[in-house]
Amino acid sequence: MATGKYSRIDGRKSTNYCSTATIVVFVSLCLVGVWMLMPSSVDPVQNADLSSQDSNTDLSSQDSKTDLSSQDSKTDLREKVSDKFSSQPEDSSGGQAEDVTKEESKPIKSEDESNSDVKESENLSGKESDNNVVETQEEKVVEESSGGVSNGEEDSKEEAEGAGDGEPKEDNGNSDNEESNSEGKESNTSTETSENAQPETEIIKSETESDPNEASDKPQTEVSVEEPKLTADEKAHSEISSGNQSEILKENTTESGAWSTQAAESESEKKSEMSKLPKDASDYKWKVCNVTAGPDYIPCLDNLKAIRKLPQWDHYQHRERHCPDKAPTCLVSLPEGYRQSIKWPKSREQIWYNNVPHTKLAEVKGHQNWVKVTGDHLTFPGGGTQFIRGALHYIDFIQQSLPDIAWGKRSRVILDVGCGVASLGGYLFERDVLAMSFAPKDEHEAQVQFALERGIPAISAVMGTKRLPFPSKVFDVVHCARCRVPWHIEGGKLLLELNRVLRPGGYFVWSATPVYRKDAENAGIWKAMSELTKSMCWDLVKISRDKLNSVGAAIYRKPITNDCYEQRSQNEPPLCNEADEPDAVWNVELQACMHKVPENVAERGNQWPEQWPQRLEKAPSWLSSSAVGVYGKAAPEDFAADYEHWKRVVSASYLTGLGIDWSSVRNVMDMKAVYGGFAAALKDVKVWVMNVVPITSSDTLPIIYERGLFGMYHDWCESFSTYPRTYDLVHADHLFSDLKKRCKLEGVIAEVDRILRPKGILIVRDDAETITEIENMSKSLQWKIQFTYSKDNQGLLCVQKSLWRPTEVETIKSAIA
Ligand SMILES: *C1O[C@H](CO)[C@@H](O)[C@H](O)[C@H]1NC(C)=O
Ligand SMILES: *[C@@H]1O[C@H](CO)[C@@H](O)[C@H](O)[C@H]1NC(C)=O
Ligand SMILES: *[C@@H]1O[C@H](CO)[C@@H](O)[C@H](O)[C@H]1NC(C)=O
Ligand SMILES: *[C@@H]1O[C@H](CO)[C@@H](O)[C@H](O)[C@H]1NC(C)=O
Ligand SMILES: *[C@@H]1O[C@H](CO)[C@@H](O)[C@H](O)[C@H]1NC(C)=O
Ligand SMILES: *[C@@H]1O[C@H](CO)[C@@H](O)[C@H](O)[C@H]1NC(C)=O
Repeated sequence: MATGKYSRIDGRKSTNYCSTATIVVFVSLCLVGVWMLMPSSVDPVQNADLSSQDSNTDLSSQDSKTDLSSQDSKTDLREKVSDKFSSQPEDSSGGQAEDVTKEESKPIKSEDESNSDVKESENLSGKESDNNVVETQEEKVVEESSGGVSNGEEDSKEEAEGAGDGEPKEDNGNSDNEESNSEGKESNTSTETSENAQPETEIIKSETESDPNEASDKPQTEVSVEEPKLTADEKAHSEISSGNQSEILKENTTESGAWSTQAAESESEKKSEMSKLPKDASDYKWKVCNVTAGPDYIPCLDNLKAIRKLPQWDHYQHRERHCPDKAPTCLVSLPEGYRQSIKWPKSREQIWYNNVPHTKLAEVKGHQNWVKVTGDHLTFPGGGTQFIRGALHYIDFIQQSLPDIAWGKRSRVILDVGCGVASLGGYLFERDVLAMSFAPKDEHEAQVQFALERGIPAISAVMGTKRLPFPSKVFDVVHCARCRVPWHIEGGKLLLELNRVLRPGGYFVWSATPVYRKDAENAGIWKAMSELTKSMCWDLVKISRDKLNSVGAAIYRKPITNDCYEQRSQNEPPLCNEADEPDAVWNVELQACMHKVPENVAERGNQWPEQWPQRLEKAPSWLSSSAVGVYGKAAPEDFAADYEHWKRVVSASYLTGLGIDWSSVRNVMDMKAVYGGFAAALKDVKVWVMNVVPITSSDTLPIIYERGLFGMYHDWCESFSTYPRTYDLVHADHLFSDLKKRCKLEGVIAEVDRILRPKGILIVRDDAETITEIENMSKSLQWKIQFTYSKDNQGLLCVQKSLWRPTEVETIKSAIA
């Protein structure tokens, strides 16, 4: 997408750093410079360098853009291969797709199947209005690039061809053998995967027994360091449920085609890197990362080498993801004086200073009632710039202004843009609302890190040049407090991105100075914003003032029909090209256009979901029963079976059988969520679950949102956009076996180690070989093996991370300032 001319606006001394930071355009260069210096937790000199770099690049930010885009397209190439659903099936990628195809949890693919893929997908697209359900993020991106991107068809074709020509060669050459091997193995696995649940229940049974009785039954028990006890009831329960579960998780080999995940890059050169040799614990040599970011290292956001090469920073490109070519395999260091995080809900008010040793934010924001240093703690009085009298009051104020918002009923999943320390999200829990908050990894001292340390969901993300990692039409409300984001510039490009992710009929709550201040600047912005929102057919439903907090909010509503779009005298902002896939987001450029709202009742987004909590339980009405689910049944049944399965697994095993202290679990990640069943089963536990749908998996993320849960897309061969030590429990169901075909497991496990808090838990379910491999690695990492079991080539592993760090050091050059 051509970035066009960007009018840069000087950001004056904007008081709200958070939202301001969301967009560089609005930030004066000198502020950027200052910020760069502020967080100099590590090395001021380096930062200074960077900032001078900043101004250089910025000043010369003309059109060296080419570099950037070529870089982009390179990355894209890796992602783009398949085009199953694309409007113009290309032979080249089609052929490749066959090589690469993968199935959700159980990859079984033959060439025949990819044919059937095509057939199936045609069927689906005909039958089901929203065939997104079955597409993977990668596929969408391909589609996107072949149709929607305004770079023009030529470019994208080139890319596609490039992918077709270049990539598969390596595939074919290097990996044929492996491929067929693994296929054989997998097809076997797949039948067994099905049994997936069974092992796990049995696992509990036998392992728990701590041998005496059942030892003889155990086909191949692994060393189990710690054996959790189960009550007889629980065991019985497990036993009973085991039979059924085997069915539930059975993946239908035939149908896996329908859900094909033709990962483009998957079999590329990475594959050749992988050594197939089994390793035992002593074969792993872990080292600590020597990086400028120190204990706060986020590989894809701290790739300083890549950042230095960026031709422009004017759209916050330097805060976007730039992943190192190879995922680092080193371990992130621990901050000095690190202590186990304070438990929720106390953590909402108070965290250990040493865990997030940044004082700058407290200094800057202290007077705004955000955060204060008190002894060993940082405390959060519960305010924020916009709600100095408390977030709860503000939340109620919104609802009083517009009762239809109905927190926790109609409005369940919201997006909080430029979230500060995410106090809003923290208090919305009390109203049964899940808030996905995001902010850039910025100069303001890691606001997202504070949020996560407090036990409040947040990710590092920026509204820069790329789409946000969420599907379209999923958020019930989008909120932006004290936004100094210049929504109105550049044709409203950024606001149009919010429009993309907002559900038709959903609300945009904008509480910013232009709403209630009348000085010239604010009045000007208000006027521009009014014009823009009007042209976007957003209905201004309410403006109201919160006298107590002395702020005001404007609430807009996205239309539920296309009438207004069609009646506009000018197509401006334009409706998106028909070929633009609204759910294709992975490395996809922002598009300054609007997608039509679905007019067919059977399409996702046409009807508002049921109220929370009913929406959690039921398969969405648009989930067509003619579509085939991940496990081979009709999608709605598949959904129900998945839910039942996870309810059983969670209650019979995870909550009681694995020796996990759930009172210290708050931030949970499902690394490979399908329908969100795992998260749904944890509904009554005081945790929140980030549901990650890998880009090579069937795209079921809209289903997860529809049931009132949230999540995002991600490629686990890269680092996740979160700070180190931010999750208490990470769950990986048949992820690693899949992943290790695309990238080194060491890198993935190093990433898990990075994400996990010390004493955090990793639960893995996978084939026995992978389980052994992970177990070996866990031992080498000095993790405590809490539980391990495998049977019939399926296994379950539960380990606890320790405080151990290696003594050797590895310098990551790309992350050295
Ligand atoms: C898969 O494994 C089962 C036993 O676990 C065996 O009976 C079957 O023949 C195997 N299938 C293939 C295709 O290897
Ligand atoms: C595709 O649809 C046609 C007719 O709608 C049907 O006969 C065929 O069985 C379908 N194919 C699949 C794979 O579902
Ligand atoms: C599954 O469970 C139900 C009741 O819980 C039982 O009626 C049914 O027979 C079971 N099916 C299998 C295959 O075990
Ligand atoms: C897989 O799906 C097809 C078509 O839906 C069905 O005929 C077949 O019985 C299924 N196989 C299994 C093992 O469930
Ligand atoms: C795990 O380690 C053991 C020895 O500790 C070794 O025999 C085995 O091959 C390893 N397995 C894998 C899958 O790496
Ligand atoms: C870390 O990297 C820097 C820069 O390359 C280097 O000067 C320093 O010696 C390294 N530290 C260690 C402990 O290796």
